[in-house]
Amino acid sequence: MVNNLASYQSFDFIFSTVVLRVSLAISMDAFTNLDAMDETTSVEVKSFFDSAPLLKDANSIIRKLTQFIDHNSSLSGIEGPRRVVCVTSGGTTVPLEQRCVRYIDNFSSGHRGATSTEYFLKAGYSVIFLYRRGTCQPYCRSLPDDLLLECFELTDDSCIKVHESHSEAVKRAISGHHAAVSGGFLLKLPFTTIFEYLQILKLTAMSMKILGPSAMFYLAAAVSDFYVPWESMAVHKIQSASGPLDMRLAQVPKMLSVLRKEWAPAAFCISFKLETDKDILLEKADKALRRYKMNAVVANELSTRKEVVILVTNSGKVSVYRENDHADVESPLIKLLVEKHSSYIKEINA
Ligand code: PAZ
Repeated sequence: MVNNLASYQSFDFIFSTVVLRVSLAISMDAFTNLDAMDETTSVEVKSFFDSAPLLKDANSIIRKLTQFIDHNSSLSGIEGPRRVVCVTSGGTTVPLEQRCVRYIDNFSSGHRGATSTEYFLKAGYSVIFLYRRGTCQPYCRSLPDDLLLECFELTDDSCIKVHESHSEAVKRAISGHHAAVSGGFLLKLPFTTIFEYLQILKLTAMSMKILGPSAMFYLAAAVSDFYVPWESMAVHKIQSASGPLDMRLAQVPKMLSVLRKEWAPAAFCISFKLETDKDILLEKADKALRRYKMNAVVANELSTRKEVVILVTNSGKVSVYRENDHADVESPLIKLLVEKHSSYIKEINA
């Protein structure tokens, strides 16, 4: 989806890879795209980070991460030190201009990441929630979109009170969120662009390295496959006067390999694979498992993603269903992953 891009014009980007008309739908699975030619080379990754725009608030993010990891690594949890999971959630944007007016986006609502965060916290994990600004938040799933207008009302003496019909949902949201944050078990880090996402993921992974096998990555974010490198990007709003716009997008380097090999090599890593064609879903999930040496890949189809997912591991494939129409598929999924993480920790420590 390209915002506000009503007409096209020539656009001379010289990139090394695929040429796309921006009007094409673009698949957003950079982390596990097995159609890509080769494994990420460290040169490609280095060049991605070297050329990315400076991350705003990097120092404050590093400080928050350090405090969070220090606090949690001093606590005990399920069968040993408290476990920490980095849950990524929502989709990355791909800016088309440095002073960005238009960008490429994707469908992800962040529901999977927000829901999973709640179940991980319930299971005794601490969570670094790396989420796309404006997407679904933990404990807020049952609240209406226009929260202020629907949940609150003015009393006769001009005070604000929660509308009776929403009071239970609001209480649950506030108490769940408050318990997680005040206990130091939930750290929320927002991103918007592909540049921000990958830079924050790298900082997060490197700060979680010291946790060894107690660390988990649950990579549910829908990450762009293609992007416009910063140095080749138009500075100002692209003009429409000269007709259709053709542009080349470079491929986002495959960061999963680097996460696994360098950033946090002992962590338990789960990536996600989304397809709309079920005939290729499992084959691609299998390839991702092997190529990136993931501990598990969660395969899901767009239309049924809230009902069923398939957990692909070296020991086989298991379909995980939600218990009923009102239940969350994340509940049995997280239960299964916590068990697998326990076995992994035992194996590593044996
Ligand atoms: O965010 P959401 O709840 O709307 O959707 C979740 C999802 C489909 C983005 C996630 O389950 C997933 O598959 N993420 C990876 C997508 C990919 O292959 O890039």
